[in-house]
Amino acid sequence: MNLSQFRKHYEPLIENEMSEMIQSLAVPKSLKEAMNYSLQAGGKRIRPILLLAVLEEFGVRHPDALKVAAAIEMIHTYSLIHDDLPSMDDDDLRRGMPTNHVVYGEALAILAGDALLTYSFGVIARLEHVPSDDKVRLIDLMSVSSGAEGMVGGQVLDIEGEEKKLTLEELEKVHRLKTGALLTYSILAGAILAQAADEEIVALSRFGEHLGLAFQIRDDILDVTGTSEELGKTAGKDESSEKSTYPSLLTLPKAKEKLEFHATEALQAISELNGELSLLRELTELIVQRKN
Ligand code: GRG
Repeated sequence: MNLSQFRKHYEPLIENEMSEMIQSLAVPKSLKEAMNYSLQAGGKRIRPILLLAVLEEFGVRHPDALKVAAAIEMIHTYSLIHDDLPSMDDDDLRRGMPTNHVVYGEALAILAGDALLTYSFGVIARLEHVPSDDKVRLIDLMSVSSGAEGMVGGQVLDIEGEEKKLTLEELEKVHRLKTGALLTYSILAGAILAQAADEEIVALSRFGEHLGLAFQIRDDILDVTGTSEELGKTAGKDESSEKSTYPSLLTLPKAKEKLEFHATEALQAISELNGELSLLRELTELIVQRKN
């Protein structure tokens, strides 16, 4: 299966898994609706696909894979709901659709994000086909990657960095935490489910770090070169010219070189792993080339 067939096969399964999980909750109808709205509002599903691709590369069909994939997408979705809030980016559109707080109001949007975040940890805790010590490892890493030492910490640095010009090192730190940590977690969660050896985990971790930076540099480049407005992204927004980004700190051509550098390093990191790795290679290419 190539990446395009792989995504076509798995995307509906991921969406169905999330939908069933939310439906099974005995919670207020409004909360359920708000949680489901953002989960089912499109998105590339890059993080769950990364996890499933790692398992595929290891030749493992894991009965709990879709649950872990769904839990990660829930954390990602919570971060987008909160990122769009008036107190953060104050965005009315995401993926071409009204943002969660525009549809459900600010209080419910905050609570839907909180509910998605907390629920995702319960999903991992209740996995039926993962040994307890691996579940603890998955939960611990998920907490580090999404919390103060990961995505939340990165978001704080990002907000604080809006007021000043960052050095390249500082910008890289923001991105490693804000974007890279959860992407890397998606890869490592796949490796843990596949019972990967320590040296394979180290290689995949390096792969994830470089992939995360490549992902973010591509995002910065798209903000300058413009993406389709109907996707509701921030291309062309006034603040993108003031904010420290790879193109603003390095120039656009040098940012493109940096993107290529991290993509090459990502592939180099996994070059010693067994197997064809064609899905992970194609995913790297997709991240470098993506248009949204
Ligand atoms: C609020 C704790 C908290 C964190 C927010 C992820 C994030 C941190 C903010 C999103 C803002 C943003 C544009 C970040 C840059 C890169 C990024 C993570 C983009 C969104 O991820 P995609 O492209 O989104 O995977 P889709 O829509 O495909 O799901």
